[in-house]
Amino acid sequence: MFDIPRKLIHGIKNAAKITVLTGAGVSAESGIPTFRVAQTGLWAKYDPSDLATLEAFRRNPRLVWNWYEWRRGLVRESMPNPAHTAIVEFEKKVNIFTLITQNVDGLHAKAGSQNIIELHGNILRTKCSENSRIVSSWVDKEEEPPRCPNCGAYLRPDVVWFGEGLPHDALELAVEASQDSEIFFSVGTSSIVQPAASLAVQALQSGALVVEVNPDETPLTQYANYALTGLAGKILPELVQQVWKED
Ligand code: BJW
Repeated sequence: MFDIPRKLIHGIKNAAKITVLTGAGVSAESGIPTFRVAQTGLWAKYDPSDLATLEAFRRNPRLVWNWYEWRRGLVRESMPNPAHTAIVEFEKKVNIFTLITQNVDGLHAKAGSQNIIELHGNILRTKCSENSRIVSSWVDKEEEPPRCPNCGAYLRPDVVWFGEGLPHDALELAVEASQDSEIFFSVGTSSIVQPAASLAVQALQSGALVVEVNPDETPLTQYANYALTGLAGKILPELVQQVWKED
């Protein structure tokens, strides 16, 4: 049993507004590699940070498209894990609950979360690389990447690459929910990618209690009110159980 401080359990039980920010660590126990671990197989020699950019796509669209095709395959085969399920329970129990995710795998929705702010897009959606319109079908001519059926430009995943702006409305809602929360959870994220990483700081500055769940130390750890060290798939279900066991 994971030892969760009594004061935190009491705080969560009495909070009306909770915001949870998730990162790749939440999907790790579903078998999806986190962004900053070494890749495997064919992709082991590539650094993800060098592939997730517009420059990389312009330089070698086929390489980047195929990397995403490989990752889409992993995502399609994966299932939500106990961390995703615990977050669904949070949403049911807390009056005003906001889930902000940096993950592009759609596993929160697959688990049953309702109100999800996707900051970095969704890997299963495709858009035109010229005008960003979402495209749901195209003629497969064995060309990689395939072409936009409307304008002939390359198609690309609907995700946010380094150097690109985040979806405006999603970011605005995320900032509001973070600043307005009584308790802010930062779960399974390395807390280095901006502007998502600064949401915890904004929550802290607005008076929220900040709780980090991560097996490793991050730049946020020293500022968090509580740092729960361990796997999200173990700690979050335990937290739900201990907070709402009498309900
Ligand atoms: C577990 C676990 C378990 C493992 N349980 N935990 C200010 C300062 C410096 C730089 C910048 C700045 N502002 C902007 C920048 C540049 C850049 C940036 O932040 N760079 C940093 C690297 C320094 N930011 C951007 O470019 C952003 N754009 C931007 O700011 O634009 C400005 C602009 C404005 C107006 C016009 C134009 C531009 C965009 C960022 C987009 C990030 N995109 C990616 C790729 C998405 C698509 C894809 O997946 O391919 O998003 S990068 C990658 O990082 C991905 C992730 O969502 C994101 C965050 O990673 P995350 O989730 O934290 O994963 P990991 O792998 O880093 O960490 C996993 C954690 O889990 C670890 O801590 C483990 O310990 C833990 N863990 N198992 C719990 N079981």
